[in-house]
Amino acid sequence: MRQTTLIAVLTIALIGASTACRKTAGPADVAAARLRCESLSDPMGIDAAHPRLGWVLQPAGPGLVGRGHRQAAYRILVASTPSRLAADEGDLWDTGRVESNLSIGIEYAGQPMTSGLRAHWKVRVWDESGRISEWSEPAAWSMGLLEPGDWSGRWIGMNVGEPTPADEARRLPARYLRREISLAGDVEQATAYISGLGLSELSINGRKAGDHVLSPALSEYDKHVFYIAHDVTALLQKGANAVGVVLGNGRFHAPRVKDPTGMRNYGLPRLLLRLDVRFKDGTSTSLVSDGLWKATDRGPITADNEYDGEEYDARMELDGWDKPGFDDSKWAAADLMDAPGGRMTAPMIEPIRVVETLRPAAVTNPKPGVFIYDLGQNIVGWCRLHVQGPAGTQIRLRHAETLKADGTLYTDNLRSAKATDVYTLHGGGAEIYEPRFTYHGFRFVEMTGFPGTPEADALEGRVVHDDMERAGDFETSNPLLNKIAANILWGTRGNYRSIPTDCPQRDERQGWLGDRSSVSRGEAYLFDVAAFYAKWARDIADAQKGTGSVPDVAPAFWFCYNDGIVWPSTFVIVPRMLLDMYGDAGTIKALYPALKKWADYMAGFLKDGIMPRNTYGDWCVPPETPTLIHSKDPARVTRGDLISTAYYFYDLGLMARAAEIVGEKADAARWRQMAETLREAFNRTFFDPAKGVYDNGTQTSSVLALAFGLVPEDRRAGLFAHLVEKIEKESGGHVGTGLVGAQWLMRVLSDNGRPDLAYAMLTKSDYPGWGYMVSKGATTIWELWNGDTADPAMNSGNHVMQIGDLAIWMRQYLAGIRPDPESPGFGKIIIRPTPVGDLTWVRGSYESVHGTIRSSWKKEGGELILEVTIPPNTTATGYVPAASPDTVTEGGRPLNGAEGVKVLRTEAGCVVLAVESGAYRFAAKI
Ligand code: RAM
Repeated sequence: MRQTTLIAVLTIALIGASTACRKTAGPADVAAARLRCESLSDPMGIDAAHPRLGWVLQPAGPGLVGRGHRQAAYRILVASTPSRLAADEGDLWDTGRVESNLSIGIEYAGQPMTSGLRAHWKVRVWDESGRISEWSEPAAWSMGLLEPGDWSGRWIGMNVGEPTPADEARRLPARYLRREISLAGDVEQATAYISGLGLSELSINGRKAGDHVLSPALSEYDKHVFYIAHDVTALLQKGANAVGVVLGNGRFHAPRVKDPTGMRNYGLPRLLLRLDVRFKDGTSTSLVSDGLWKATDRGPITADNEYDGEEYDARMELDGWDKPGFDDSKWAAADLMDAPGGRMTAPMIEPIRVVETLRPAAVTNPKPGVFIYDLGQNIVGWCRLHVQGPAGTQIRLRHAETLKADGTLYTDNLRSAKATDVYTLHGGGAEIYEPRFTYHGFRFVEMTGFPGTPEADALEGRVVHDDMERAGDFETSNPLLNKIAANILWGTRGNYRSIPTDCPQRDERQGWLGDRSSVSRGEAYLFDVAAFYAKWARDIADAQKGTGSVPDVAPAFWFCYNDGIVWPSTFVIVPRMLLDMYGDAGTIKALYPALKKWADYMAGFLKDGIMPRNTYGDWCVPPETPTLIHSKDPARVTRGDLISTAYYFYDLGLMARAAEIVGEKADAARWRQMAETLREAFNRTFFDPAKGVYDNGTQTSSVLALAFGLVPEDRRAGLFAHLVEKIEKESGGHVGTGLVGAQWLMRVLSDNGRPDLAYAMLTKSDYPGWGYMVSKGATTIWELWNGDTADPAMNSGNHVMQIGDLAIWMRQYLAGIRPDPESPGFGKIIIRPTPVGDLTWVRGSYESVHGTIRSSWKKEGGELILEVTIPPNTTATGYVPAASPDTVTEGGRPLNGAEGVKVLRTEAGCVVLAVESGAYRFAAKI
């Protein structure tokens, strides 16, 4: 026993010695991993001519990140086949050794990328001592169809079923389209390119292609139409083959006929498809959608609507319809349809998938024949039903977020959305059903019509959203805070529908811009949203009018062009978030002309130096009565022009930085000048020098002035003191902002020295606040602070907007993981944890584009212990809460002389360190 310990100690000592004097021979301690192309993992069918490549550096073997590792050089190989890549033959691109520490955003510059080309690639790196790593695991991407002429097929569908003016909803039966193809040879490789609008599923020889659901991504179909590339090699066979496509309505054939905001409708569902087959003998063939396809709308999906649900009659199943030899003589010839008008485009985002399956937590039987399933969690997706019974039995599944007092479903807040799936049994054995062309936001499901008494496992909850990688963990010693963090996570994932939506359950589900202002930055700590938000930024650009006007909702399925500042500001905010969090300047560069057009257009509205355009004010502040949605109390409401002027000021700062990035120096100077004029007008108009507050002094008015740096320096402390008093006295320590103030609130409190107040606010369980929601059983974040009592006309139980900057605050302040603006994308990192309140520990991690960052702290034995991991090829500035360097140790040894660490200064109760890559354990006396 003692001997083993001794050996262990010796080994550790030896390892210590070997890291202290750097190895210069042998393989590198680091290697490239997590290869990404356009921020995606092995994407199929992209259309970037020069895809951007990136990787992270990881320890080459098991174990911790070593100290001070950097990438001195890299070599990328791109090959046309896996075997060429395996033989180190970069026939498409071989960069040779490139002296560079760059590991993200490296533009492919090899042989020209052509339609359908498949590229296989790998990377190796040289470290700071000139040692070379092993090759990374291989990765791949494939190109989509790049030329408009590649789409030689026709749009097809069925030209029947337009609603009558009396109809409220569009509930077409799904279209089934099929075509057979005989293949003379053995298939080497086959790719299907498909755009089935609004939603579609492709199957070949009875098997579904891929695992995407709710596909393709949403767009304004007259601007861009997204298509998906599937590798279908394994589905095809020599001889007879059948290709089948089911078409649903989605948002193309819009869910509502009449709608207060004028819901955009694009027409009847339609399909464009091309299937490319290459044979082993080198020859090839293709199949395209055209008038030779057959079609029917008399299949089992008898109606589908995203808001209302799907109806499926299993007795109408078309056995073998997507297999060869099916008798389609009674089917019609497919109708040729008009092209939707938009450019055929690769979506360049991860697909939506079923990502998790939940078992019910409880089943109740509040009335005869009515069974209520409780999933224990408000989710987004649908149910999988397991049933056996007589043919024609009809089971109805209604979905809701909450229950009434009598235990039955509460659906008032869904407004007109029926959220009901109806399944009619085929009979004759076990049946499994799950819908495809609808989705619901729900925790509770009411099942009626079940033959007999259903078991708990008759239903499962299927969680459905954009399948993005999780971006890290966060946990603390406070269970309420953890629950709030979990609610944020569930709420966020429930509002990904190839666009960020406001809500998933009622008759809305739109991409409201204002909801994602700072919230989008917080999401980056939850999921890898790099590609997702780049896509949405392009969606917003698509929605921009020729005048420069940007709507409040994008894609503009709802027609909300109000020319307020705040919601459209997200158009400028998101590209900057992508730069800061992912080091991706591509969106700023691509969209700069559009951003500029909007900022200039809005400048035309300035009046007396003030931006008067405001539509929603500080949306959803805590109101004065329990049932109210919007406060009418002048003391709670922040002036619209104050908010707008503050936001425009902030936007102009972002525009100036964007202009610098694209090299438009004159623009940058102009934006900065405008911002200064605005600051002056803002203070002249809204600041009350006697009281030292802005206008009526709401929480939001103070928060914005502090967050954006609008308040004169000598008035800052006074204004902050006012904000604190407002929160502590008037609001009893509670949040008093709506969507707008909440985007900045927690950070303003912390940055001005009161993280304790932010923490106290967050951990309150009484009204209003996030903790209050938890105390009322919320498993997501509500739209309204009074979501348990408010009028159901606008009261979603699953909204992200009131998350505000909470997700940011948890990671950047409590755990303390922040990007350093000096090197966007966490090339440089700031580690600045905030031990606060009664927290005894916080554990945080973040999967940055440069690798895994960790920052965890705990209070133990009179010490604060801070464990930090800085990934290879990055550096950090670390803030260790301590009075002086002498009171801090690293790895049990004095800080001075610790490898990879340099003491810079002591500042605001912290010892500030320059930290190289590596895993560290700092301990400071408390
Ligand atoms: C509601 C939405 C959204 C908000 C707009 C102004 O309908 O749910 O969250 O941004 O209004």
